[in-house]
Amino acid sequence: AAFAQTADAATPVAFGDLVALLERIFLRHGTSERVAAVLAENCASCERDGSTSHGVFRIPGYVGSLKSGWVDGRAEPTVEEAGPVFLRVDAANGFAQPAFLAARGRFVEMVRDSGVAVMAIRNSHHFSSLWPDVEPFAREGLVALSFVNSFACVVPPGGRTAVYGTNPMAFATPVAGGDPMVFDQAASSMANGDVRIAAREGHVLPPGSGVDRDGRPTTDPRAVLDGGALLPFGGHKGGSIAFMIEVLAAALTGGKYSREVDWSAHPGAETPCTGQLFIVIDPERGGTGAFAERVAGLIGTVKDAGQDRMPGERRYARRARTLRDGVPLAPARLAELRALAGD
Ligand code: NDP
Ligand code: PYC
Repeated sequence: AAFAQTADAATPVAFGDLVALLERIFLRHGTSERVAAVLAENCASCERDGSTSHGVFRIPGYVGSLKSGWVDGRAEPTVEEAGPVFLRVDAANGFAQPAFLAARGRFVEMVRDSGVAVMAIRNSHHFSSLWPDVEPFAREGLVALSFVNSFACVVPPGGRTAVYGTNPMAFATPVAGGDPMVFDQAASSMANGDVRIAAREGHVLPPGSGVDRDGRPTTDPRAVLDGGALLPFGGHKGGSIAFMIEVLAAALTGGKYSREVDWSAHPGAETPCTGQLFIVIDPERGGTGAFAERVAGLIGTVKDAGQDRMPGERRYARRARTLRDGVPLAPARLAELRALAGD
């Protein structure tokens, strides 16, 4: 997250207290107990790990979606076996993570039985980081990939009309003797959440991040948000990744394309209703008997070659710190959360 809130002048909140506070907010705004527990843990974990663009900053957006009737906080997902290694999940206009968790047990059985499995979730609202979805697989010895599309706010390279969402992808692999290596990144130059934080805090964006409403390059976050759009990362290469994620997370799952998300009848809604795809592999099926050791060796080689840190390491360091010292929250933000919880 490019524009993390500053830790000074912040109140440290114990992780468990933050989860409990967020759970009260979700319950108060109409979710079931199960959904509240899942979303509270997920959102608090993002804040704990410094994934600030999807931490408590997002709570008003969750509440807006619930209050406007755009998302069903009590949805009951249905899980269907489309083949020996293919699960189809209909989130029924509910949040993605509870739908994913409803199918996860059977999904891991399929991966263990067959070496690989696919989970295709549709009609699902994903408003968070993806690493909480994939990191636990790697801790169980599995390799995991996930893709989500969102709402149209990214132009194709050279284009003027937003077609793609910021479309994140995440990858997690076990590493012998250490934490999993996890990367989790948008297919756009930056996450929409970081643009909104930049606008709020008066920062300019790095050159090449986005265009204004006339398709001209801009570094003004307000111009990007007000009729403009983000660009894919890395020109046409990121554009192709964004395209692929629309195909995997929407066309294949039966979810909406980012361009089809229409919440205009639900003022205040912020959670895109689209789809999510998982591909999970048991690396032991590769037959080397030393998969995680080989990955650890590759990381050593990469670091020897000069990369100072691997993706995920910043989060793990921050997680250790905030679990010990508390999760720092600006006093105004904490007051806002307490008010939403009715405390
Ligand atoms: P970032 O650019 O902040 O980070 C992307 C990845 O690169 C992370 O795994 C990060 O690891 C790693 N990384 C960052 N800097 C370095 C470095 N110097 N060296 C090595 N690795 C590095 O992510 P984005 O802004 O693209 O996305 C932010 C979040 O927004 C993601 O969690 C994503 O899932 C979420 N998102 C969600 C969407 C949705 O629809 N639900 C849409 C778009 C984004 P580390 O975390 O350890 O820093
Ligand atoms: O930050 O780009 C983003 C985003 C879109 C949907 C959820 N997060």
